[in-house]
Amino acid sequence: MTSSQENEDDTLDELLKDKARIVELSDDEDEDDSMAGPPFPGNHLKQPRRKRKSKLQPQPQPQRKVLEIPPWIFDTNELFHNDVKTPSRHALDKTAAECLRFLTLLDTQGLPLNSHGLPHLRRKPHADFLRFFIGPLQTGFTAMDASRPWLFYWCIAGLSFLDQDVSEYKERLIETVRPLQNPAGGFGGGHGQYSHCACTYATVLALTAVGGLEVVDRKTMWQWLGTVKQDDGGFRMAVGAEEDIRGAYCAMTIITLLNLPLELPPDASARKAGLTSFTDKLGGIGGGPSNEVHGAYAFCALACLSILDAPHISIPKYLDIDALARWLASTQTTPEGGFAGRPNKLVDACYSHWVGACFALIEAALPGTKDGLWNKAALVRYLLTCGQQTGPQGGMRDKPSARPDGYHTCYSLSGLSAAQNHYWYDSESSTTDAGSGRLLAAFNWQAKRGTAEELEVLKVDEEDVVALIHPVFVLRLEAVEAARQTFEAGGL
Ligand code: FPP
Ligand code: K
Ligand code: ZN
Repeated sequence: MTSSQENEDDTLDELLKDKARIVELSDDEDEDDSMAGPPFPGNHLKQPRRKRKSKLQPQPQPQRKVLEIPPWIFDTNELFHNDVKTPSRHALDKTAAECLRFLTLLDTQGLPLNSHGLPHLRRKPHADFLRFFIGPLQTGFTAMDASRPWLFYWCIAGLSFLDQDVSEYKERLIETVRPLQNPAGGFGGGHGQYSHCACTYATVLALTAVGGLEVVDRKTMWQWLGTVKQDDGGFRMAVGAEEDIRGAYCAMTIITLLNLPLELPPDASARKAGLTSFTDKLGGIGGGPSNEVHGAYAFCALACLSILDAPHISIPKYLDIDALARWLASTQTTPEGGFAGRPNKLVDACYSHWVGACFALIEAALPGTKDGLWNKAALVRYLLTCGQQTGPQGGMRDKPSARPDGYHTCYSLSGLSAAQNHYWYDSESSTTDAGSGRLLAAFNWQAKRGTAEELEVLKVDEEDVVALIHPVFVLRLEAVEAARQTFEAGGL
């Protein structure tokens, strides 16, 4: 650690102690200028210096750098931030320290800055990063063999969120997933692997993103789903595997995007327990009885309910929205501004989607005004300052000390979209499931980009705004609409 870094860390420590102070620092560090962009008018922040110090060159005069203190940085929730020194407290402090230098713009990491002084969304490096992970991977990735469909989904969906054309992947994806489809229905993670709800969900989403759903055998898919539907109404992740809310959300997503009949196949074992439909006994969903509540499971529950019916009908029918909104809000962390999977745990960019999309879903379920349930500007700031990998590689990451990957890139972009755009449910739409025996409720979502005034508050430029993303299926809205039209005729 250099002495200038130590000084800065001391300053950040002081900053944490002294809440009201705006600190001016003398800046004498070297910075990587490889990504430095042109100075923007109106940007009060110093641009990264371009020359390394050298004994042969005259020493430049120290420049003044103004720390920018976002107003929520000291908004700690006293219930969770106490002085008891536990390992979790230590981990929280360590994470705050690694993020503060970026959040306060003390260190802009040499990134090109937008007109508000925040780093731009690095569209091209992130897209290059995602493209790289669709190609041949190094041997270290063999551990991901059972998750190949997830890699396809994260990368292709992520590219589409960045407005990249993904049609070039259509034929490649179809030929790659064809052997993963089992004769008895569904998709495994790799060749010869059993069908699994998560792999099938990821495969169906990736195929939807490229418009390649024709490769799916809908009839065997329907029969296979009948083998994972349980007597108590839930779904197992695979035959003989665990039953939890992920299974229900994955299964209902597959059924809806493929427009499968809701009627259980004749040989489904749940029929012996008196069930006749895939939706029977589904509702009142928790992560699973006696499991700790978690942001990712909350998303699965809310999204699943939003498939069963319009969110303003199905969500209040089964859940206490006030309690849920309060719990979700308590997962937004300070000083970072991102979300944790559960209160008092570490911020992680993937929860920008799992929790951020929960807000999009409950906002649609609440009547009247719903602004201010969560701090969108804080999430955007976390993602742009702490979530972006610097250097030519690109990609987005859990937190600054983590490496970027496809999962965090895809879900960071989705979270960014939840903060930047508006999503609402169109209850007047003519796409209803009345009498059709099919699930069409989730096809009535509408979205629009945030207004110029809203982008101003979020401190983003137009070019930093991510595509409109379906809050239930986590795909571009138009890809979901194309899937609906593909199987509109019904049948099997
Ligand atoms: C806790 O891990 C994480 C979980 C209990 C569930 C994670 C599930 C998902 C991210 C997605 C599930 C959704 C589908 C559609 C399959 P941890 O203790 O390492 O993390 P934490 O400290 O952040 O809670
Ligand atoms: K985690
Ligand atoms: Zn994560």
